[in-house]
Amino acid sequence: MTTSTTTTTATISNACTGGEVYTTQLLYLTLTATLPWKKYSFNYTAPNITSATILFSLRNDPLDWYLDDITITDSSGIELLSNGDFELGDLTSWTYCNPNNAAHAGFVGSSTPHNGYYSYVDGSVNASDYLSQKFTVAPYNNYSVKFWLSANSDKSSFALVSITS
Ligand SMILES: [Ca+2]
Repeated sequence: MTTSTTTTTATISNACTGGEVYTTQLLYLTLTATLPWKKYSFNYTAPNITSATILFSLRNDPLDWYLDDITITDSSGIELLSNGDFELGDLTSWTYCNPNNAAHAGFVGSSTPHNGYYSYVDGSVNASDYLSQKFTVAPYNNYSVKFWLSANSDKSSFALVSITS
């Protein structure tokens, strides 16, 4: 599935997202069934900015989300993220934020990788936590955003993925 996203709206910032001006929502997903590993693909067109941040906001009260193989490439196929497959075994290059001190919050684990040995695992309870990474863009250029997501719980779970700047 490839979805083009061109909507750019102002958003209310919080302690984890900072004072961004633009937010492009890529995905808002609530679960009615468990989610086997699924690839999500989006086209992102940068507004008049030179850096952007991909932001994953995840909550899963009963069990966990799994996230792996996150890539953002420019029109030449150059990868703009680092450690998007979590194969460094930790959150190197990522910024993690848990503003409500939610229990069972995100970490890099080896129980359920999509590829390799590691994935991001997030069972943040009662409130979401935030995983983000900043990357360089050129104004009005197009980027391909891809990631794999799965979940082993079908309720009280949501995933919000956006690009902010
Ligand atoms: Ca991996």
